[in-house]
Amino acid sequence: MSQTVADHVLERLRDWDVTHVFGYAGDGINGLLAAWGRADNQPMFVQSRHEEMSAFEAVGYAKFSGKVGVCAATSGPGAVHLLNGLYDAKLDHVPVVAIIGQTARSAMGGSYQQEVDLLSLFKDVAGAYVQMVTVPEQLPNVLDRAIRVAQSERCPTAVILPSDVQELEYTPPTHAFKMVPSSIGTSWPQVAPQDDAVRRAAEILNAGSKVAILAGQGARGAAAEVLEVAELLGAGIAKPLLGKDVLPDDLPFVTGPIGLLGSRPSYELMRDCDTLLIVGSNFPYTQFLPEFGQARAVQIDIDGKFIGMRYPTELNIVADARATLSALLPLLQRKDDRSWRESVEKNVARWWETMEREAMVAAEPVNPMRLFHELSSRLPSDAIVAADSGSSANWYARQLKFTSGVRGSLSGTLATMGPGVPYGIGAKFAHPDRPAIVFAGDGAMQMNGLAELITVKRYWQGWQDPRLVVAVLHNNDLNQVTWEMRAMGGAPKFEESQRLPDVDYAAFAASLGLRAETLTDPEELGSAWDRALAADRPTLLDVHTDASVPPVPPHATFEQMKDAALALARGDADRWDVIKEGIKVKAQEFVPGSR
Ligand SMILES: Cc1ncc(C[n+]2csc(CCOP(=O)(O)OP(=O)(O)O)c2C)c(N)n1
Repeated sequence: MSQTVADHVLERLRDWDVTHVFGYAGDGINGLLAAWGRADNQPMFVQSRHEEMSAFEAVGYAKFSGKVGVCAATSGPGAVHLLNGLYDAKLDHVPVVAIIGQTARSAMGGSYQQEVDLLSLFKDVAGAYVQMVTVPEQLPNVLDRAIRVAQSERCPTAVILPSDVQELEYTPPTHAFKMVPSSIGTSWPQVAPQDDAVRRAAEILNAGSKVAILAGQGARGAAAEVLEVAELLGAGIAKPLLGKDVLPDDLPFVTGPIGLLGSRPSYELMRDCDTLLIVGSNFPYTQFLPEFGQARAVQIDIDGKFIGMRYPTELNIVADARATLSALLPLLQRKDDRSWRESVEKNVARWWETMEREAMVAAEPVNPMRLFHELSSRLPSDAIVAADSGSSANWYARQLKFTSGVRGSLSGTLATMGPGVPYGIGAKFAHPDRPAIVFAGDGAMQMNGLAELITVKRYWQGWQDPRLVVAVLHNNDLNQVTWEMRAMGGAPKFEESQRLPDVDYAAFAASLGLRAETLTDPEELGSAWDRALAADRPTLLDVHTDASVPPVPPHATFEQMKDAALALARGDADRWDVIKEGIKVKAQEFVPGSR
């Protein structure tokens, strides 16, 4: 039986073991949609409310499954909507393939309806590979390359399919001039380091007495080796945001997050170390790394494009993290003087005590930190956690204590609002047997999270484990930016841009048949988590949090504190609440006996 190009696209995706495509319909992909109907919905078409959500869902799926994420959209407006999600993939180095419709070939260049120059539009975000299929024989190569490039470069790629091409009869490339065959089976390399580079790395690390390790998402496959290295060298390990789930937070020498959303022990680790080993991280905030000249540094990264540019490193090794660390381990000498390690551990223990005290500070009505703190002790070991951009990213980074097995992510580099709920959905399709938990601000919920709850309504009954908990930080404020303005710009809250309309998030979720609770009593948070994690369906927790609790890190600089104080003095409507909460929270660092 003859097959259309669209039929073959779906068959080829199945051959690549693509099981889900996150998409939204439109006549630019009608040929594909009809093929889906003929293909018994294999791979499964997951319908979102907005193409940006489809792209975020593909990113979340890819982040949590380790597989390539695939999204699909129609020409023109659908294609434009995908962009932000694809940029999220690009900046966080996630393999995502976008399949996009285009106007028919006969109309191209005719300013036809919904005609957008897609090759130009996607040239930046999918610059590693963006191609339009204009004849059937081109298809397998273009689609296969889009997938292979996405996988090998860890980036988004795009395949543009004119609507009439989708309906053509598929004919494979032939054994002839100007034909490009294609194949699927790929065994990826494990890139081994040069022996000499490993020897030099060992010399540098052995010579140091205060070693710090920065382990990012690129260390995911090398967690055991990172721990062994840290054990031998008596090192502390800090984790940038995307590496939060690479190593558990309950290890006494893991100092947790680093940077503006970081922890004090990470700050101290970098401030005081004499040697730095960076593994699989492109953490950009140089000012949170040691002073230049203070530490001898080695960096290991699989991608030569992203090495040697965050710190004046003495040695840059482009290779697989696991292979490099495995080769390094036999050359490392165990440091007998453990005093550095002991001081790191003391700082870490003190930090967690401070976090607990800060979470317990009374607020009006709920201290957002407590919401995260109460989850830490209840977090199932197979949970997948997503946080949106906003103040929840702070509390996700600092308050949540991940144990071994927990996965988590957020929009680490684009830091876009909106991926929380769709990442959670992507997680549920990647692992329908695991619970997923999303933290999102009310701004993010109003931007898109509320609408995407409708997608949850549509699909949750198909999930083997129906638990998806969306915790909304309901503070009627675009709080993260309010605080950035206060702390960075010294500007008081500008009500017109920062205040949000009050919405009953729980009522909306309940109207969709989801479990929903409104929480205004901090004492109820623990049992609310228990109920949500025991529920037989997705839950929305509408948590009325206090916008006056500062997401300022404990090592906030004097300048930031001064700017915030000035901003308040300049007539910030929330000033008294802010001052009250700020002092209470900051005071937790100085509680007698805490040092
Ligand atoms: C698409 C997008 N628009 C704007 C921003 C700037 N921004 C970052 S955080 C934030 C506020 C988020 O507010 P909300 O979701 O209510 O969370 P909160 O900080 O109040 O907890 C804004 C506007 C962004 N990061 N992404």
